Amino acid sequence: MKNSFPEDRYWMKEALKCALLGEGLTNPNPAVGAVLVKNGELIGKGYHSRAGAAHAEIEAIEDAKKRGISVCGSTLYVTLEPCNSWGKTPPCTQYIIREKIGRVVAGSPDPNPKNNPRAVEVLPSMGISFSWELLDEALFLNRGFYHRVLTGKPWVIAKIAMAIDGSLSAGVGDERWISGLPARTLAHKLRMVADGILIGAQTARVDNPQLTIRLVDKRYKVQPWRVILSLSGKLPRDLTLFRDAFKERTLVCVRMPIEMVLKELGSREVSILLVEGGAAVLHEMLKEGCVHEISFFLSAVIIGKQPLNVNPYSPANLSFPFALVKPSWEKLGEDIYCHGLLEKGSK
Ligand code: AOF
Ligand code: ZN
Repeated sequence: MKNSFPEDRYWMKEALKCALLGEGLTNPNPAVGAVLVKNGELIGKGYHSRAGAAHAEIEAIEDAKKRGISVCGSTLYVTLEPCNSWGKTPPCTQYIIREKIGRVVAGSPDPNPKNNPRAVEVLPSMGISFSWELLDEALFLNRGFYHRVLTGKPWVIAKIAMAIDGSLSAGVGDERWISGLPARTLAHKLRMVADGILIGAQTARVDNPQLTIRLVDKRYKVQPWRVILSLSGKLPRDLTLFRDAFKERTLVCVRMPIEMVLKELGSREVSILLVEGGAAVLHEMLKEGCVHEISFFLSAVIIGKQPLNVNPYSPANLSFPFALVKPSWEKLGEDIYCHGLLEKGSK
């Protein structure tokens, strides 16, 4: 029996759009979206909104039923392989079988070892055709989840804000930053997908940042862990990070190797860690090869305060050069934004 069709890409893209509604809100679970299609028409859609809530495919099936449409014989597009285990919710495979869904198209495999056997085996054995579509897009959507589950450590995104004189400026998300609103809003969106934000002691002392999510919609968002790396452990007690409403979400790591910091954060279910500087921390993380993705903001300003010997771009400071894979460049208001994944050296 033929189990893949030309329209599958289109509908999986729609399912990915649904999944994005939950991006940053579902940790430690992945973000998942689903659409249900019958006779070429969308009859239901849904997404996983937070850990503990219904899975995306159940939302989509229930959505169709609410519209009074029979789901029997329909095709389910879901961005993650359906679960076949009991977690906070029952196995989706049982539901799919009971509701007589005709065909299932999934984005990426579910690495959860509790799924035994997996949906990819169970569904065909019950006569439900199963195929994969847009694997790379689905893997990218949950890169933090996959990385943490497979390595025990978070996926690391470095956010770098630079002036045209090469000075690095920490705190691109904060009000004192000199970049325009479009860049600051994007910087806050990055925080929205982060489960932890890491800075160095010097940035904590000089900037006294809040490292919270403010400029974007934050329904259900658990505020990220705020992590300070320090050599001396000496930090002023009156820092905002130690006094605000989320003070129990602040961690200070004293003289800890980066690898140990990452393992600790992985054990606290941090899937995406955002590194927000300053220059010394960025340099250290890049040198250790533990950065996976870079979001770079360039502003047409001259700051002139950062000594160049801690500039992470100085080749003399790196054991080997790094390159971004197919970086994208775009103009954001008066600023320039570059984004990409690191080609090598990422653990
Ligand atoms: C799906 N659809 O929308 C999600 C899935 O504790 P539970 O019951 O929510 O199960 C969590 C696990 O279920 C999670 O680790 C992942 O393997 C899977 N997530 N599966 O079919 C969804 N969020
Ligand atoms: Zn499920």
